[in-house]
Amino acid sequence: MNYVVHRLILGNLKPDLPSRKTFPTFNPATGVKICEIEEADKADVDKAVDAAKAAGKRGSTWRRMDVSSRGRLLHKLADLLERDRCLLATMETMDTGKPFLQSFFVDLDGSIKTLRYYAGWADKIHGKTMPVDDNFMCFTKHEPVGVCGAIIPWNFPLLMFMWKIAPALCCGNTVVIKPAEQTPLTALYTGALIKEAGFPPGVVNIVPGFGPTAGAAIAGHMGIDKVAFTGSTEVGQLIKEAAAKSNLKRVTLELGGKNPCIVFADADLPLAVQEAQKGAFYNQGQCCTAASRVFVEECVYDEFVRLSIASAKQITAGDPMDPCTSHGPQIDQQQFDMILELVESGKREGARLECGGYALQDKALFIQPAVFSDVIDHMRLAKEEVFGPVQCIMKFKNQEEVIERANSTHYGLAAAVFTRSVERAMRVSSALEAGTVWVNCYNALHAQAPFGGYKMSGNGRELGEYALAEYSEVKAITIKLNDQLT
Ligand code: TXE
Repeated sequence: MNYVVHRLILGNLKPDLPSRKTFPTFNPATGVKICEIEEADKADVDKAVDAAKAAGKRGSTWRRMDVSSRGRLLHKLADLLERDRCLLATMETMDTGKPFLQSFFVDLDGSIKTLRYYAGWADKIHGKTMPVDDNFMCFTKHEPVGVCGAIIPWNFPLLMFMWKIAPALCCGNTVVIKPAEQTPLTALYTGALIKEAGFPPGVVNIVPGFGPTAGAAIAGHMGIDKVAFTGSTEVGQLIKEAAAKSNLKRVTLELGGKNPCIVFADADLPLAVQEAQKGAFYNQGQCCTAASRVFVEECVYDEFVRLSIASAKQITAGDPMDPCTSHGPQIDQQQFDMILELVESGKREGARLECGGYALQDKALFIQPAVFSDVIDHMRLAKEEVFGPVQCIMKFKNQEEVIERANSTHYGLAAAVFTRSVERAMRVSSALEAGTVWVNCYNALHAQAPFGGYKMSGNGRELGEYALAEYSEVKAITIKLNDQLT
C-alpha cells in the first residue's frame, strides 16, 4: 500500500491545511511501510485549537446539547467500535505488532468499555449545595474546562485515545489529540467514526505528527486549557514546563514505572509465577505497569525462578496476525536497541540471564523474552524502565525490608502483592507508594477504577469517577437571599 491518509481535523477546516508533509507508518512485524500519513505541525495545531474553541463556545451545538444526548453520542461511538472491531483490531496489530487476539479482546474491549462507562456519567455530573454562613444560598456547578489537549503513546494507541477523549467529552469539553508518530492508524480511523456517530464538527480534532513539533505545540498552546499526556517521564517534564511557561494549563501526566511485584512464601506459587510473568511480558513488555522488579521471598526463590524459566521458554514469537502468537515485535529499532543494551548491562553488572534476551535473527524487531535472576537493586536493570520483555527476579528476606526496597524508586505507578494472608495483603498494599496495588493478580485494569501514579510516575488520575475532576471546572454560585424570606 502506498497512499496518504489525510489528516482528520474534524473542525470547520478547509482542505488547504498549512502543512503538506507526510510521514510513513510501518508494520513492526515485517518492517513494511503501511502507508504515508499527512503530518500535522504547529500551524495545524493552531487550526485544530480554533476549531475546538469554536465547537465549544457558548451557544454552540455542543454546549447547548442535552447532557443525555452527549451520553448517547458516546454510546453510539462505542456501537461503531463494536461494529468495526475486527477492522480496528487488525489495524492496531499491523501498526503496533501486538498479537491480534490481544488487540481484539483487550484493546478493543477496554476502549469500548471506557466509552460506555463515561457515556453513563454524562448526565450524572453535578455539584453540591453548601450550607454557608449568613443569609446566602451557595451551590456548585461542574463546567467543562474548555479545549483539552492530549498526547498519547504507541503501546496502546486506541485504548489511550479513549482514556483521553471519553472523560473529556462526557464532561462537555472539546479535544485536540495527537497520536504517537509510530501508531496513528486507529486514531485516524476513529476520527471517521466520531464523525459518523454525529459529534458536531470541531469537538474532536486529531493531529498526527511528531512530539517536538505537534506535541510541543499542544503543550505550549495559549488556547488549550488542559493537557493530558501519557509517555516518558522526560517528556512529561517538558510538558509541565511548557504548560507553566504558556498559560498554566492544567496538566495530567501518566508516565513510567519500575513496578514492584512482591511474592511471599505463602503465596499460590504457580499463580504468582503466571501473573508476574504476564506482568513482565504482556504487550512485549511495553507497558508502563510492567512488573519489572519481581521480589521473591528467599525460601521460595529458587522454585519461583525455575518455574519462571520454564514458563518463559514456552513463549513463541511469531506473526502477530496468527491467533496462536502470544508475543510480537518491539515497536521500533530505537526501543529494540535500548532493550538489548539494558540486557547487556544486566550481564555486565553480574545478574544471571537464565533464558532469552536475544534478538531472533530472522525476525527483525523480535526479542525472545528474558528472565534474569540474582538482580541486585543498584543494577540498571533494577532501576531503569526497560519497556521490553525482560523479567528481573530479586530475593528478599522479610516484609519490612521488601517494602523499603520496593519504595526506593522515583516511580510509583503500580505494584503487586502475592500472599494468602489478607492481613499481610492489607499491610503491604497500604505501605506501598503506588497509585495501583494488585493483590494476587496483575494488570487488572477497569474503566471504573482510577489509574495514575505517585511520585515521578505522574500527576492526576485517569479512569473512574476520579477522572471527571480532571476535566471539570467547579463554579461556586452564591445568592444573597431576601432577609424577609428566612
Ligand atoms: O516516549 P515519548 P517514546 C517510556 C518508555 C519508553 C520511553 C521512550 O520507557 O522506552 O518512554 O518512548 C510525544 N512535546 N514510555 O520515545 O517520547 C510523542 O510524539 C510533546 C512510557 O515513545 O514520551 C508521543 O506522542 N510531546 C509510556 C508521546 O509523546 C512529545 C508509553 C510519547 O512519546 C514530545 C510510551 C515533546 N517534546 C513510552 N516528545 C507509558 N507511560 O505508558 C515526544 N512527544
